[in-house]
Amino acid sequence: MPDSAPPPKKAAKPSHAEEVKQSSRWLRGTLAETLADPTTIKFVEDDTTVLKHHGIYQQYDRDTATARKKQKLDKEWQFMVRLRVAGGRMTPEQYLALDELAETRANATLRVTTRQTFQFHGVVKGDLHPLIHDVNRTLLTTIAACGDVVRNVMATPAPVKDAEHETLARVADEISRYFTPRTSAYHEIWVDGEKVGSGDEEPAVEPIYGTVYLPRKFKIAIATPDDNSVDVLTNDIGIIAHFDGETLEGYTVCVGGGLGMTHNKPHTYPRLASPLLFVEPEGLIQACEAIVKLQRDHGNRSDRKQARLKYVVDKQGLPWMRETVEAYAGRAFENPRTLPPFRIKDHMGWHPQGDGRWYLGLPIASGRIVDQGETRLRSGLRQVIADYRPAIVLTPAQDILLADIAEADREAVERDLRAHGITFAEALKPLDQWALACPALPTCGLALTEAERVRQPIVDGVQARLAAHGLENEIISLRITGCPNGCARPYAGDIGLVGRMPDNYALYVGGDFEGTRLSFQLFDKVGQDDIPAVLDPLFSAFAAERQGAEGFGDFCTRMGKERLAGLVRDALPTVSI
Ligand code: SRM
Ligand code: SF4
Repeated sequence: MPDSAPPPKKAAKPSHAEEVKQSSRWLRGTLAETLADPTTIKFVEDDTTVLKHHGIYQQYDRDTATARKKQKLDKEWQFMVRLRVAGGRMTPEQYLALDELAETRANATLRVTTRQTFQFHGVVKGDLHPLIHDVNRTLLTTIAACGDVVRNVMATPAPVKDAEHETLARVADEISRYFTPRTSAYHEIWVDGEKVGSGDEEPAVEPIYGTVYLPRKFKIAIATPDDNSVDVLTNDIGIIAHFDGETLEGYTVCVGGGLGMTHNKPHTYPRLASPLLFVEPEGLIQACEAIVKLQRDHGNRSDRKQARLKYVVDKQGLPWMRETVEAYAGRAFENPRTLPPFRIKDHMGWHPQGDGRWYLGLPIASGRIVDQGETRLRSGLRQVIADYRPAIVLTPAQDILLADIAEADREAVERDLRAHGITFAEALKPLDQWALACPALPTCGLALTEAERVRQPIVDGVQARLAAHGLENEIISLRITGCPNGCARPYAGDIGLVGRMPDNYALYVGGDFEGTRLSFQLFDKVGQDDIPAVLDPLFSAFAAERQGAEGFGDFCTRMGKERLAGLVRDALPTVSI
């Protein structure tokens, strides 16, 4: 834990969110009453905490808010609805149903998230019930997609038909199901409207979570060292599977990853998960349950900015974590295995699945599936998915994989997608293909700057500077977020741009492409228009001084902050940074 961490507060009064959860009668609040009330278009403040556990965020259109305020009009209240889709897997029928709902109940877009699920945006209150009801009819759900619970469980996306990939997908699904809240409130409110219980039942309703659920969101991902597409170490629990050929030997379980921080609050910080234990395949859920229960009982419930598992790990230390996890599990575990170097596989384009069929990875800028001008991405995907029925996998890089495609259909699939103006990865430079951006404005209430809407101009500007140094084909991850919460994992890639104040970003460099090292802040405020120019001297030095196949992030770490900052200041004496 950094030295700057403040001493623990004395009077640890539970935060208001804790009181709301406690009195919510197992996540009921007054949601049903507000849904039935035609005179209001939004929920009361306390219910917005409850709503998150149902996969819903109350938002407003930030583009129109100021003008409406001047006219003394209320904000345009709307909702974001997020699904829980373990490992990002769904059937073509489920996809088509979601596509239809995006049209009829949301803003005609589907958005692939950085945790392999879909979000609907722009849902008005009157459409919430029909939308979520129909999501459930497809056998998908939104429960616990947000809120203080175990969220969507991620897994390496490739739908390859071998023991390794099938195990990862299956285990992600098992973990997701195991940690789904048991309250009947969700079903009662969104699915059949029938009261299953009074809501006053004993704590046995939630044997893992108890009456107040977890102190904070809790994230789990599973990967192999061969493919860390999920950025496994940024999760509260990062599970690394060890295979010997086709045989699963067990898992190294890492704890305490998380990226959220607040500018100028050094006691909040990003952290990568630390290896804690090794467990045989059958013991994985037991180990995860012990860690979740530890966080339930030891996580900070008075200060939500200090409430993630990473702060427990730093406060108590790994030996205490191991001992306490073993006490919760009632058994000992082995020491974690030494982790081999991580790699990240490129899932874009055509890949054999190992069963005679193929999967096709399509890049989706910021994960936004939308028809825009000549590029009719949503229509093209809908047509191809309806005609060829591929299985769907959403990736942690906000992209989509169309799986189970027969050899004979490959040409036609490609032709139909191209007929809709859809871009294939081969047409993109690596920077564009790998760039991530969070939604930010106009939907995210926490955004300080744009992200998704400025992704392309930023990528194009940076790309031009790379090309000027002969680096246009360099594999570099660029991640843009509208605030320091880190939703597009900006501290885990080569270059992170983190919203600081309107039109200004903190610049992070020095993480690695494989997700094993955090980046450091090079500059606190860089104007959006200055980003390419500020990166230019770094690219120039990288082209001239890189060692062997060193990646850009590795190079930046070797150079160090002072040297890099000096290069930029010398090159741009008049630019304010
Ligand atoms: Fe996130 C809050 C979007 C992945 C850290 N995140 C939000 C909210 C809900 C804003 C809010 O609280 O009002 C954003 C909704 C914006 C919108 O309009 O849709 C939001 N987060 C997203 C998504 C959609 C970004 C994307 O580009 O896809 C991702 C949805 C993931 C999912 O499907 O579950 C998303 N968020 C992440 C990640 C990356 C990850 O998990 O791999 C992180 C960093 C890892 C971590 O959790 O530390 C992340 N989001 C946060 C935080 C900071 C948490 C913290 O510990 O401080 C917040 C704010 C909060 O929780 O208070 C946040
Ligand atoms: Fe919103 Fe910040 Fe997350 Fe972007 S990083 S979606 S601005 S909370």
